[in-house]
Amino acid sequence: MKTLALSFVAALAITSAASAQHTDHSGHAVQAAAPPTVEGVGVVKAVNAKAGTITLAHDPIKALNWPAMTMPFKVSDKALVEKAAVGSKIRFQLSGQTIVGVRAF
Ligand SMILES: [Cu+2]
Repeated sequence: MKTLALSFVAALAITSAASAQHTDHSGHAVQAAAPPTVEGVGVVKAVNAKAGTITLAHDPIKALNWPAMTMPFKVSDKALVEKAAVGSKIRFQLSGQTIVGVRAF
């Protein structure tokens, strides 16, 4: 029984390592009680003004139980892309998985 439990923990560890880089958070648990917007902090890795996306190396977001990772986010307003300079650290507001606000860290 103890061996089984340890294998389970090991499997979980492998799973989180494998998902450290991904394209969205669809695999994460739904946070039914989460507030409408949540703030995160991250470094801008890339922006795509045409697609309206910002790729961030974001810190863990405790409110959503997200680990740190690098991933692209859609923005609610393409003007937000202008506020995200590649290489800069920003605070960002998320509604679901969409960035609805950006400000300097
Ligand atoms: Cu992420």
